[in-house]
Amino acid sequence: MSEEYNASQIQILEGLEAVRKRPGMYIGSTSSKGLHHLVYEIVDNAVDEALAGYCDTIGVTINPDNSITVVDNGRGIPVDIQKKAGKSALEVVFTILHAGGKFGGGGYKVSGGLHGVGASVVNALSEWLEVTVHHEGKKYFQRYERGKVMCPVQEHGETTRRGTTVTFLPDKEIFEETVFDFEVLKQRLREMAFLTKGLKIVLTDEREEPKKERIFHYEGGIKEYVEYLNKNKDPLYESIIYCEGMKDNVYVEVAMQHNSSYNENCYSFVNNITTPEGGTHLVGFKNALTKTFNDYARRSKLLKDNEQNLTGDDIREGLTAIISVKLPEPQFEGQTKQKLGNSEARGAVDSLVSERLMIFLEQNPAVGKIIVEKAVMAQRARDAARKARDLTRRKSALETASLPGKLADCSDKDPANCEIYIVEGDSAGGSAKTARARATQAILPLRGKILNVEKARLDKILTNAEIKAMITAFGTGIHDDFDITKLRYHKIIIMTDADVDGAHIATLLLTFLYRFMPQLIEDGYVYLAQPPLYKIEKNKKVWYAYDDTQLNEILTEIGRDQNNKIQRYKGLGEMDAEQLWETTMDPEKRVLLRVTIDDAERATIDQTFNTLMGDKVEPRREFIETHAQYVRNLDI
Ligand code: TSJ
Repeated sequence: MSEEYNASQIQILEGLEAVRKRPGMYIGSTSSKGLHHLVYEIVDNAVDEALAGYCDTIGVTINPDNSITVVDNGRGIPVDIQKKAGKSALEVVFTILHAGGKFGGGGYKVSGGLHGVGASVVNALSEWLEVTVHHEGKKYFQRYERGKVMCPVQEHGETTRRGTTVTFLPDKEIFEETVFDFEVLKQRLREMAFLTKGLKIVLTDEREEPKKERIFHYEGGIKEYVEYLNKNKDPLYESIIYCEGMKDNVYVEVAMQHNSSYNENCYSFVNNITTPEGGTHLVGFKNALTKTFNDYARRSKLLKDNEQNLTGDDIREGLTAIISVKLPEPQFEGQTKQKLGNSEARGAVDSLVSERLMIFLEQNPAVGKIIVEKAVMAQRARDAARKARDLTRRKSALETASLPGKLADCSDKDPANCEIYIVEGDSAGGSAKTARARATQAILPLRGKILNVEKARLDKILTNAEIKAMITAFGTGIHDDFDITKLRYHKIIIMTDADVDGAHIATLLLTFLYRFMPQLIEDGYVYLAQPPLYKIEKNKKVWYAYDDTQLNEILTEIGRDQNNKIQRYKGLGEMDAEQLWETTMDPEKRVLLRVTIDDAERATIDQTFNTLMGDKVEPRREFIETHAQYVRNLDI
């Protein structure tokens, strides 16, 4: 072996060793999020092959041992010896940092995970990884353990297939969590399939019988994505406005449709990665939309000469849109590197959307009229809302003087010590006021179901008594006026009955917070209280159970006896103040669920909220049953 070879070999090991030493630098974290990132990293490589036009099906399987298999029907990773490295290209892909997808010339690497680091990182962080390539009638195989090559690339007999199969087991020495979540993979793979029209992605979970399988395959791509997002709403017109094209080396694809709601849902992507903070592509889209609709509205006399221009917000009221761009070298900016910086993307999206949207409007004047009329209504509501908002602004300037009458405030003035319980119903509110620790716990009772902010215009929302009470109690203001430093309580605890209505009220509250003060959720200030479901009494002793499993555990422990008295709580109102304190409010004993929103799941959660708010009953029940999916138990 040459000295050079040895030297490069050592470098490789150092490269992958660095990944194992500081995994967070490469995959963000070693939590469940980082674990799932491994899968996306591998799948991204197969999606690249699909984007290059050589593969149309990708399989992702969770195996019984929690290893993952990703298979495609593409050309197969090349196995021939690379001159520069002096070894098989296949081995290079898995053992050299940043080597993934860089060879082959011509085509550029289009997708890539959050950090775009490739297969070698996954290899370094796997207890073992095996790859099989089916290429020109032959099978090739290699195995690695914790990034180290276990055998040279071997020929493994004949095949009639083509493609690449990778199986890996995440390393338990590295990851805090090594169990894959079917739902999480499902969401991301569905999104990938929407973003890559024609590509079929099959997700299988073989850990339990019966096996689970989901197939994602959308010939219409993001057009179908918009349809899916609007599925529980009423669209204002039938068509999905769609365009695609290439400009300045940027591939642009946009799909949109308005619905009758008042919210804007524009999701932007770069190389199949979501950009929650937007960037140049989104700016280009918004410019094009505002300019084109104003031009169109004036030209077609839907907007008179003496009327003001429509704003972007007016035109985007009720709009669901997907803006997807693909470009060779994306530059990400901002604190979280989630905002596209390339200026050519702005121009490309702006010019394509302006041109194609005008053509669409001229050919579909009925649709154009509907959208402009909706925007004009929004313009009027905006004026009314400004007046209402000025009112809340003035109130927050006066601060404590205008605290809501129903609020039983706490005496401690240090927000870090303070909690506010938002309680469903006046009677439970009464018990909570009696039960609370007056120094640090404030109580705000709300009457019945609060206003659904998804279904009301801003002016109505801001004059709603319950909403106004929350805004003034929190002290932060809303939207652009939001100021987290003014938050008066570091725990905002939603306390509702442990039944379907209670879950619905909790969701209405979360929707309000999500739309008006999302930072409260992002920064982890929002919690759900967990009242018990059962009270068990035996020989004057009392136990509380928070779910059926716990009830069974308790009954097993104390013996299933006819003298056991089991009470199922139907609501908070059935508990007296002392019980409420003991089971739900005492910081020493209670269980709180902190509400978190995973950035990457934002689009999905929004859809989930909308599902719940929509009028169809089935999706709503399903949502409530899987309620715990987006809340995680952190504070015990
Ligand atoms: F992540 C990975 F590297 F492990 C991986 C790569 C995993 C999976 C499931 C698939 C793939 C992959 C890579 N599928 N297809 C490819 N294609 C290539 O690597 C390839 C093949 C041929 C040529 C060429 O120019 O002839 C170029 C490339 C990039």
